[in-house]
Amino acid sequence: MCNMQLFQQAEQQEILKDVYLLQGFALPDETTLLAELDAVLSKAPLRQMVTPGGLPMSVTTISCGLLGWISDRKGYRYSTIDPVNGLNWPLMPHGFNTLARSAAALCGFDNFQSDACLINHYQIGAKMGLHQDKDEQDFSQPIVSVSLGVPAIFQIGGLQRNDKVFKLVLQHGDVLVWGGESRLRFHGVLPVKTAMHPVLGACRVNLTFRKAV
Ligand code: MD3
Ligand code: FE
Repeated sequence: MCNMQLFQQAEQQEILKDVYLLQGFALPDETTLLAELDAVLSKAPLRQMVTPGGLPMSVTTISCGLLGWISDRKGYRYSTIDPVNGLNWPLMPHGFNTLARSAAALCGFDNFQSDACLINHYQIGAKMGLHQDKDEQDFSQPIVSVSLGVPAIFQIGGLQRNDKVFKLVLQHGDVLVWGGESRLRFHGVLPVKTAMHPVLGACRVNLTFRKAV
C-alpha cells in the first residue's frame, strides 16, 4: 500500500520573505465555501467595474463583509454601501472568515480580522495587470487570498513596478498569505488559459480577504 505521507505537502511554504503559499489549504472546506459563495453571489451579482482611466476590468467583481472595494471613474476606494443598489454588501460568510483567519494565524499573523472580502471572477482570458494593494489603512495587516476553479499564473514582483517578477501557479484550493515586508509588492494575474474545473467550469474565482479600516 502506498504511504500517503510521502505525498503530503508542507502546510505552508514561505516562497518569498513574508509571502506564504498554503497548497490545498481550502480543500477540506471546499463544499462549504462554494455553497457560501453561491449564497453571496445570489444576493449581489458579479459586475464589471471600470478603472479610473475608464477601461473596463476583464474580471467581474463583488464584495462581501462590512466594506467592499470599488473602482470607478472617481478612483479606487472602500465603501460600506454597494453603489449599484444602495445596500450594504452581503455579510461575510462564517466559513470565509474562519478560513482567512486560520490561514493568517498559520503564517504568524494572529487575530486577523478581515472586514472586506473581494470576489474576483475570471473567465478564460481574463487577467489582472501588475498593481499594489494600497487602498487599505493599515499596511501592518496581512492579506489572504484563496484560489478556486481553473489554475492561474500569478506574478509577484518587488516594491518597484520594474522589479523582476516571480511566477507562481495557483490551483483550486491554494491559499496565499502575505504581509510584513511583502505587503506592498506588485502583483498580477496572467491571462487565464483554457481549462475546465469539475465544479466551477471554465472559470477562476479568487477571494481576497483584507482589513480595509
Ligand atoms: C501581494 N487579486 O484583487 S491577490 C486584487 O487573483 C488581487 O484576483 C488577486 O490582486 C486575484 O487586488 C489575488 C494576489 C497576490 C498574490 C501574491 C502576492 C498578491 C500578492 C504576494 C505579495 C504581495
Ligand atoms: Fe491585488
